[in-house]
Amino acid sequence: MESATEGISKLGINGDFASSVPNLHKNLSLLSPDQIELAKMLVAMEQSHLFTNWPEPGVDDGEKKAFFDQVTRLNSSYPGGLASYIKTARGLLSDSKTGKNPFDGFTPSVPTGENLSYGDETFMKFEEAGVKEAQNAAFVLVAGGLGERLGYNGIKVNTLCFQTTTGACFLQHYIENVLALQEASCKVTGGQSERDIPFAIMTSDDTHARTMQLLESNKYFGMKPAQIKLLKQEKVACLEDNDARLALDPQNKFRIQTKPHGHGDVHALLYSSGVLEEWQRGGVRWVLFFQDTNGLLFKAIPASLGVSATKGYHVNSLAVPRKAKEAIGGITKLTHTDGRSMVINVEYNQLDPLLRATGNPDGDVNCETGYSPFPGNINQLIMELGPYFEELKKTGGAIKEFVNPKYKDASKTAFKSSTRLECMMQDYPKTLPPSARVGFTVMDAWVAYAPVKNNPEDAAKVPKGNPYHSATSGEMAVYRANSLILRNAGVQVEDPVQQEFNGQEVEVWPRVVWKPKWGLTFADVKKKVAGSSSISQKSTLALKGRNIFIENLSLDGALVVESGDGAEVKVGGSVKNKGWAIEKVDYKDTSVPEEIRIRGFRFQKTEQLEKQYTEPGKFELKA
Ligand code: UGB
Repeated sequence: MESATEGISKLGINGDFASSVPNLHKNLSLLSPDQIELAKMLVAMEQSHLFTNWPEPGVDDGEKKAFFDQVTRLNSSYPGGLASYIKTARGLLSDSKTGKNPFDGFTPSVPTGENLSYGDETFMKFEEAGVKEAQNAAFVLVAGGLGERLGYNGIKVNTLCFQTTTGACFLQHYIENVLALQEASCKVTGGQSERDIPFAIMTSDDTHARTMQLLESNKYFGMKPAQIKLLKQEKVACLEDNDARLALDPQNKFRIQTKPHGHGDVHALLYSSGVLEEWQRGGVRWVLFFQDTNGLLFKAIPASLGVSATKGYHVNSLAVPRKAKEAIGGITKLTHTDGRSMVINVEYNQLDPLLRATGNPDGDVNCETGYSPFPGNINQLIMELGPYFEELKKTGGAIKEFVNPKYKDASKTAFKSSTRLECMMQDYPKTLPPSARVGFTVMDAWVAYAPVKNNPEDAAKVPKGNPYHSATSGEMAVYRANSLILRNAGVQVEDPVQQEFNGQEVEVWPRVVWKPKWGLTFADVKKKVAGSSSISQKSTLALKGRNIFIENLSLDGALVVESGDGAEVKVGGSVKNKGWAIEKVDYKDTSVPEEIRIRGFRFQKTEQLEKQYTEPGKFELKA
């Protein structure tokens, strides 16, 4: 039998190694050959400090092995391995220290894209094209972030309701929308059997177990379990100084400290897991990426997919008009002095300095429209799978990273706390050749974007006129969008009133909600509304079924209609009752559940008309 020392010598470990990392050298016999290779790589990459405090063999051996298990994971989950991570980090840290501008040589200008106006002929044409294409789509939800800005204790996508009138969490809402799209696409293309639209969710250690548990305990909200794939992103190693020395966990000298790498991981994960390949074999043509808390998003998806399909975009980013300094990136055309140009997201903290540095002394300001001339990126991306997969075969899914160290002082020699490399999913086009067809689609924010990102305190401090991006505004935006869509379809919906909740002034529209299968597209809504109907501002209307038709309804109160798929219900007449009043709640009142108090309101359900039609058949609800 070969002794550990002979094994080590075969692996090319020499006397220099022994003298430069004596504590590691003494412990080598604990490691497998693969781990010894990793140890050599760490030493070669000037990471010997990691072993300075390793005790003699026999002490904490389990922890030493666990250290290398962690190194193995960090190495395999990063395209190119840890050595590549350290090398990239050195370059980026050096650029950051010297103050090198990542946009050096580039001049920003306002790009042109497809501007859609909800409900007009062009919009409806794109919606129809999008629904047709949906059977060739796959969806990817990035949900690995904890949403620290919201300060919420649960996982946003899992436990947070997108509205509290019927109270479905974001994940349920998203899944029901995908299922509705799947069914509609099959119907419109005359397909015999529905093609299951694949749905991938990127999780992290922070969100994985709870996401899995939520899906399992709710029967995947009606999706087939095989349709859903969870891909867990790993964190990346922290860096303690400008030389990219890896930081040890302050609580455990046998662990490298790690932090999230950002939503850009999604590309490498889709590629390395084999999911993209499987999708391509299964005939998927479009991959749609989206974020965790935008209750409006699916109102914009069919039309934007239609734009991708009609225009043949390899990459299509969905955007909304953006208020200057709003915390969403700006879609910008960057033209280099050497002639290259690209249309890309410039992150909100970089747009203002870039503009100032390139001859715009006022920086990021609104223009005569009252908005920034740069459309706001809402991080909903649609990729054509063929070119996307080809590109990932070259890059492995690696996305251009950045580093954002917080320095102790102006000498930039030390950090306040460890840093790490980060990446963003919308930076994917940065590596594309100029021939790639990269476009974007702008839609009104009222129909496409109302994320829940800011806690009540921060939201209340948002400059007047800028969106709050809070739980309050996110829910109110759902009612506003549905009310406006009904108005567009011919229903007389009373004007909203202004009210303040948690220090934020919002428009309060009638609380109108519906299941995705009731009104997936504007054409669907139009088909379900006829005659002359009206809804007063104090009203609540919840439509929980597919074939509910509103005809000559006058609603002044609360009406909840639920129907099974085989039932067809005509709803009309005059419904008048005390309804559901809105009661203010203070976010500091801990006697109220967090889910409610972060919104600043709850419903007092005094009186409502509630009807259920579970049996198949034709019914009439005439009050
Ligand atoms: N996320 C992950 O899945 N993993 C991670 O490591 C981190 C996040 P944030 P951010 O639309 O409002 C983005 O934190 O990054 C998921 C765009 O960069 O909510 O501040 C996370 O779960 C910006 O250009 O957003 O800003 C969540 O679903 C702008 O478009 C998603 O990534 C902005 O979103 C976004 O994470 C916006």
